[in-house]
Amino acid sequence: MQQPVFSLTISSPTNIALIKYWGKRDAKINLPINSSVSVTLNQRDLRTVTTVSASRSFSRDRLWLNGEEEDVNASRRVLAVFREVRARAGDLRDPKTGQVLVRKDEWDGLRVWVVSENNFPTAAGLASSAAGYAALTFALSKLYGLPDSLADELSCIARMGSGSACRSLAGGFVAWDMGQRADGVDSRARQVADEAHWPELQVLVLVVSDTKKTVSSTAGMQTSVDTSPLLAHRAAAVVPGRLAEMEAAYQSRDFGKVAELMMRDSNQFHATCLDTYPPVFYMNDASRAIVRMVHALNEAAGETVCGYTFDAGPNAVLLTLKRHLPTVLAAANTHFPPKRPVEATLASESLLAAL
Ligand code: 2P0
Repeated sequence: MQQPVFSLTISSPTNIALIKYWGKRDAKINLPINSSVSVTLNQRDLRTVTTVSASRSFSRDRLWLNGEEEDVNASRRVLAVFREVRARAGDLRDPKTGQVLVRKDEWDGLRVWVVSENNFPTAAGLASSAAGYAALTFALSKLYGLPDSLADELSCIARMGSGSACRSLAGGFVAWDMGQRADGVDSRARQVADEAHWPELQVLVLVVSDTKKTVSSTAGMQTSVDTSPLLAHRAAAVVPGRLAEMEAAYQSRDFGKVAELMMRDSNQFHATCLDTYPPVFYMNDASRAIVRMVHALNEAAGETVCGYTFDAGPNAVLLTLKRHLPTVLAAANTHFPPKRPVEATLASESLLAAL
């Protein structure tokens, strides 16, 4: 007999850290050594689109990422997300009629196929794992009929997939509190300000390279934890004060302060990569040229019109205000003419708000 296939598709945005997460105190469930904050980008610009399908005719769970099949059982992170969502499964209902399609106690007989696509370079330092695991967590939670009240738990499940993914479940300006507990239930993201808080803010992504990075974030940060005294100092003595300053500056829309703090934090994060032994290099000559361009631009303007940040890759994310956009775009297009910057705005909605 032909078995029905139950499918749903969601898309998830990426986020860019302004104060960075780098280093874990528990690598199994991604508990960080410091809290971090980020802005969530609008899904129109950079996103992961994920379709999950369940059927009795599927004999095993399967997953395709950008058209290539991945071995679900080889990924501890994917298995963790599946396990945690399944442990909370409810009834799957038809969204229109409310009719129960799969009862809570019937899920054991169904396996799931996941098809996920990024519309931006994967693993090139543009937080693809953040969007990817936020999408997987959210899509599975909808498929398995998780109740709305589990938003905090979803944040923890996304974190188990990839630390930064917990920050992609909310829009606007988001903090991931490191938490204190060993079981991680207090290590989750919260929205500090929604996307309507600062409509003047504008993001520009300069794609320097779309090749996959040679050292993954997971591996790089573990080596940093093991070998970099600067990282330990940063987590204990620098980040806490910086987070408080950043949150206050963002709340009061103090662009000069936000930009300075984000540039300093990006620079310190890459300094810890250099302090790692053997060192890890994510920025390249083009990235450094962008840093110099931004500082020259700010100096010429007599005020801070632009800030930069670089994640675990050479690509630059610039923050500016809409009124300065023509100046910043003109500079970027003059100095980096081959590739047009991607203009991005802040997320217009929270995934969690849609639950
Ligand atoms: C961040 N990054 O805060 C920092 C800045 C990269 C540099 O979060 O091992 O992919 O999956 O928890 O989340 C990249 O780390 O690492 C990251 P896992 P993840 O956005």
